[in-house]
Amino acid sequence: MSESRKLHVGAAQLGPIAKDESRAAVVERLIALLHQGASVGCELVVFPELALTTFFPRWFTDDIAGHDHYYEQSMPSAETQPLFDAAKELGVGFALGYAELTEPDAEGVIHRYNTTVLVERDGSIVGKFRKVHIPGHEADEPWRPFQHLERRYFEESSEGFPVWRCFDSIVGMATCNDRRWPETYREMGLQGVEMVLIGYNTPIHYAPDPGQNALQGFHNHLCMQAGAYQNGTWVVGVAKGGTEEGVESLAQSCIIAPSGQIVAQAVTTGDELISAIADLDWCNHYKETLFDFARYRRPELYQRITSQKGVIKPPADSGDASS
Ligand code: CDT
Repeated sequence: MSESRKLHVGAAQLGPIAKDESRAAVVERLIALLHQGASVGCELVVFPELALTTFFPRWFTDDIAGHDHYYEQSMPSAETQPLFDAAKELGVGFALGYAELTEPDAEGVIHRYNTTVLVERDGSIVGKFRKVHIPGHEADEPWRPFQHLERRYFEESSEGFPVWRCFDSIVGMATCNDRRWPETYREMGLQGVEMVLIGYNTPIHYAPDPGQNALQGFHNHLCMQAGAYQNGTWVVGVAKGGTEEGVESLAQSCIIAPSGQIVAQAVTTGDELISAIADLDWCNHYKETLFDFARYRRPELYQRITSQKGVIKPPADSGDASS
């Protein structure tokens, strides 16, 4: 009988990053967590969304270009190269969220993305994922105690949800708000994904509907556990938590099995490494039974999911749409 495939994965939760904390200081924190991961046997360590800076979209500006210092113009850069070097030396890969400023495209346009880079155990780049679902707002909304201006600072990716064969597995990525959308996981599920890596910055206070504040932890786990189970995949959810520049963000980083069960969870709101030995063949228990897509899915009945964006209700006088 063949041995089951295992991937020892770490979720490297970060505590707050102050506005004036240098890249060098942050990279030192990341390297310390990578070393912790190596010391317990991790082959892959996942860092949060925008893991090199404070969560700058909380501040309005008319001058985005004046905020370019929050973005990386290359990856690796001189400041992040030590993390790549440590990965190679330790033989531990990583996923790292950061703000990306691209080279000018063919039309001379520079783009800003909320990006995650995935790096193999030899320090080589496997691929990049650019956030698809950009939450929050574009315009100044000074009535909020703090803002969520991701839609001002970042473009929506049009590259979707690729997966990669790496770490002797099939790995995909998503970023923060992407985790709340079932399409995120299903797109990767249809490519056979076995592990989805997700970094997040989730403020506890949700200004448009503060009634949701008390449910942040519940909703965080609810969507990732459902995504894992319904697609028979591991999910690694990693927070930047704690109180950063006066804003409290959710921690509760976790590693979720293809059964939907949480197998490891952070207990602090600061820098903390948790890990699990992920049995990748456990995915098949779900992919080949209840969620055998080829056997049971009915894509011909799901047309609205790709052809329609918002809700279209039946006309008011149409009665029961099914009768
Ligand atoms: N970073 C990020 O995507 N945060 C969102 C907050 C939504 S409130 C505007 C999240 O989904 O957690």
